[in-house]
Amino acid sequence: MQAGPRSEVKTTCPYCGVGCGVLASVAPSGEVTVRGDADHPANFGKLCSKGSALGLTTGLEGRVLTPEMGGKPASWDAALDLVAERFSETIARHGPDSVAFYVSGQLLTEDYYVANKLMKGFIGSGNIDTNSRLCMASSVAGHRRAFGEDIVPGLYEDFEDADLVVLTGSNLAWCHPILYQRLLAAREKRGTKIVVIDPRRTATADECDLHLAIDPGMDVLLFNGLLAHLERAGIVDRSFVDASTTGFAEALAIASADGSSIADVAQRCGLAEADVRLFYELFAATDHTVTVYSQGVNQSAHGTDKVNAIINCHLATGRIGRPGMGPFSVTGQPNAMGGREVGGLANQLAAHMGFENPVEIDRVARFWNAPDIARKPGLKAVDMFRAVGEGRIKALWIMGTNPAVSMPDARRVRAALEACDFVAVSDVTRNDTTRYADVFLPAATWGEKSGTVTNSERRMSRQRSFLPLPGEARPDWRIICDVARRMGFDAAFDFEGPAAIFREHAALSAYENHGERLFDIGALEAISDADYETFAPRLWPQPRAGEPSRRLLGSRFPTQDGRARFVPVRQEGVALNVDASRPIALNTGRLRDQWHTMTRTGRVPRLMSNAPEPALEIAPEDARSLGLKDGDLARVSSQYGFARARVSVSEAQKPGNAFLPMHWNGQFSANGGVGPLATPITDPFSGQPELKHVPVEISREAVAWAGILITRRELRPTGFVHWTRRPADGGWVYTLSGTETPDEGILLCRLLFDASPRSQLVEYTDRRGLTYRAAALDADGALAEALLVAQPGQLPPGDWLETLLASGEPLSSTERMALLSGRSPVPVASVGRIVCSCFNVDVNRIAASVAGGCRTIAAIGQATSAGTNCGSCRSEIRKIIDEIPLHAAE
Ligand SMILES: Nc1nc2c(c(=O)[nH]1)N[C@H]1C(S)=C(S)[C@@H](COP(=O)(O)OP(=O)(O)OC[C@H]3O[C@@H](n4cnc5c(=O)[nH]c(N)nc54)[C@H](O)[C@@H]3O)O[C@H]1N2
Ligand SMILES: Nc1nc2c(c(=O)[nH]1)N[C@H]1C(S)=C(S)[C@@H](COP(=O)(O)OP(=O)(O)OC[C@H]3O[C@@H](n4cnc5c(=O)[nH]c(N)nc54)[C@H](O)[C@@H]3O)O[C@H]1N2
Ligand code: SF4
Ligand SMILES: [Mo]
Repeated sequence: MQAGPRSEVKTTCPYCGVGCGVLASVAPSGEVTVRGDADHPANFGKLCSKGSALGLTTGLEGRVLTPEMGGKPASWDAALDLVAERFSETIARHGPDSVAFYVSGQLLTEDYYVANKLMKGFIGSGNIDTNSRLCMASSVAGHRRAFGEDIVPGLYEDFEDADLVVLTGSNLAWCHPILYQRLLAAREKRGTKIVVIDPRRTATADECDLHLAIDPGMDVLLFNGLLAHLERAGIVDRSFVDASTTGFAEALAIASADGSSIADVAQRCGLAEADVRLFYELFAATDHTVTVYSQGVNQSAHGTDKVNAIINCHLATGRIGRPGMGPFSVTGQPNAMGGREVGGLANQLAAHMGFENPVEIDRVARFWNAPDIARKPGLKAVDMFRAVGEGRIKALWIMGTNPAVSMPDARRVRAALEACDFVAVSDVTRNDTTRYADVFLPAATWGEKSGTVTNSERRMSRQRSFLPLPGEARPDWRIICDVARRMGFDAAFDFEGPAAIFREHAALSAYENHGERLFDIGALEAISDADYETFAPRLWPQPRAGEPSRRLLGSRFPTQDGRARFVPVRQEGVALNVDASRPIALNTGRLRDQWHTMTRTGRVPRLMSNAPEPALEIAPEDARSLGLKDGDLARVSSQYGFARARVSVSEAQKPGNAFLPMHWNGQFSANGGVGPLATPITDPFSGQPELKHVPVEISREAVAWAGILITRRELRPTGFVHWTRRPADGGWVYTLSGTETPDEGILLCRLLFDASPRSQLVEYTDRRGLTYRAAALDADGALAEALLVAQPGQLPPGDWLETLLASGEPLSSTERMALLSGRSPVPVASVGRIVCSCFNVDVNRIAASVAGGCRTIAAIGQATSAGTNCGSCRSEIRKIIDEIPLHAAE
């Protein structure tokens, strides 16, 4: 363990692909504190709201710390034996393609390396795929088509050296907050122009110079039109195109036919002609341009074409591989990039080698001494789960991902898991997927495990453990190697630890590599255990000889002829069209303070309070025509399934489009998850599903009663049309509602209420049976639980009761009297929605400061600290300032 001053351990944030350096320390009490690592070149000491709250997520609540078989505790030996036995047996009877691994960008490179080696090298099947299929697969495929290898050419500093940054399908302000703050800081100095292309007006769009609210799925046309414009404007870099590329003429011909005039492009993309012209002229005029793309591009039935349409414009202008310019795919997960390096995707082999070339297959087989190596690609995620459902895959091992929630057509995925003969799950906690596990393998998680991750700019950093392994939890690499040895592959999996695995990974990257593969970290193949321990963040490549290049793809490309390829692409329609029965296009994505299926962030009260419930954002026009208003409960259904969420009418939505966050699931709501709605239609090249677009019908649920339960207990309510839960200081808050009659609703809620003998129980029912209130106090007279049920819109706010729960103090007699009204006996400053989660500052405090005269973000920052850490809430603060008229401050 590397000890710095104050015994801080240098590690890396386990959330997004920015890959920020974190200094973690553990107090004798066990309390974990984190701060940004000023020496880390990704974040130079800053952390966003999620990173800053990491210390609150290392507790053991909710963890599963013993192996389980059939839901019952088991020994490691028994659990590992069973996994090895069932996999070996299935392979012996049905062949290697009857088994599969579904893994994750949450795994460290070393975990990922051995998982891939076991499946492809020794089981001899390509059937290992990863949640990166839902995330980065289109970028990988687009990079391989254009460059010959999956390469992100640029560095974060290019965001700072650019004069124009185009963000397409990326909500960088929320999803890569620290990188976004670097961009904004650079803009202060050099006046960088920012263009955002996104159907929604996101927090990122709030701060930009030009927002193109493109119709969903139309990015190919917009960039084809741009390519045609660059030619017309005489901006094409002929010498670069001639010397370093092929296929320009054909790509241009198709692009010009597709996007024949700016007026036509604008009309078909649902944009104003003047805006499209402005974007094209800005792009044409600005040499230092970086185009950033993420899930609005990747998660599409034409995601690979979108990637290539973007890259074509950069190749045409020669704006690649040089400071301040280039196409830049930002990665999502902490180790999305590391997974790509080791070949975690079913259609890749290892170390950026693939199945297309038999020489590469033989090379990897020789290196691994694995004569039975897979010789063809395996099934990609959507096809893999289809094969599970059809019984072609009979044994499945899921590691570090929650497909029952995050896969499209999740109902089918759940049915497939239910039907599968044998499912093993390695996870750290129970989630919607673990209920299907025949064997649960308790993995170590962030803070407990060690290894490397690679961020969006190809920078490898160490995650280091600073906590002991809790209970019987083990790191993933070890679990995988233990199973491999039990399957008879002893020699190939005899690793002492992550450093040994890393050395082998580095050696494979350099094996028979004379510069053909840019992914080469051969310089690290003999790294000592001590140097691995102190390993400082560094970029790849790191070849054995020669100076490593920092930026890649300046002139030579890793194709056979050394040239980049223009890929001719044509705009296609979205996979499924809206129609009269399903008139709204549903888009899904991320919220600022949540991480994926909420297994970590969903336990931190302050991260839950900015958006406590799943909310369906919908344009005012659509809300009107559908008869919906703010706070209504909506039922959203696609041809695959349905979800329920609160309506939030929002000007940020384009008419005809709605948005649901991807995070909610069965642990946090009744039916708040988007997985059952999403379509399993995939991009033909990458196999990535179209997660950003599905036609839906939206209707209002006839809610007849609403309830709120505030309690110390963690529950999973059942039998409710709608429930959600969130953690609060001292317990949990449940919202409940239903379409039954109010008295039936009250009955249902009372079943949830803890009726066990208490020192005091107070209860109130109104005569008409429409309202019910109850509170239970513990032996000391402190509030243990409170339930309020009323007609929709009639519930008193729960803040005061939440404050009582958090205080844990015995109630005064006036407070006890007031319990039955649910309202505080004395006026208390009500705590509103949290705006700044880094410093826990709510909307009311900010509004009060504005009213008190703070009219700038900086002044609010001085008065309340809000917005002074990660800055992700600054656009929200600006909105609050704008909404409060000036005279209020006088
Ligand atoms: N807070 C937070 N940050 C995260 C994560 C998280 O869970 N929470 N997850 C991480 C992961 S794994 C990932 S992959 C990244 C994702 O990071 P992003 O890709 O930035 O996030 P998303 O919200 O999925 O989608 C981005 C935007 O694409 C837009 N979009 C939808 N359809 C289209 C279209 O047709 N064209 C265009 N141009 N845009 C479209 C959406 O409206 C959305 O605003 O975030 C990472 N960072
Ligand atoms: N509709 C819709 N669906 C989407 C998306 C979308 O935008 N819209 N986005 C897609 C994208 S980009 C992504 S990346 C996926 C994410 O979806 P998932 O991968 O399903 O989401 P996570 O919640 O990150 O799941 C990670 C799991 O790993 C566990 N875990 C954490 N650390 C460790 C560890 O060290 N070892 C092990 N073994 N387990 C660990 C956690 O407890 C958790 O259960 O969702 C995809 N699905
Ligand atoms: S931007 Fe935030 S979530 Fe992403 S790595 Fe940095 S601290 Fe973690
Ligand atoms: Mo992702």
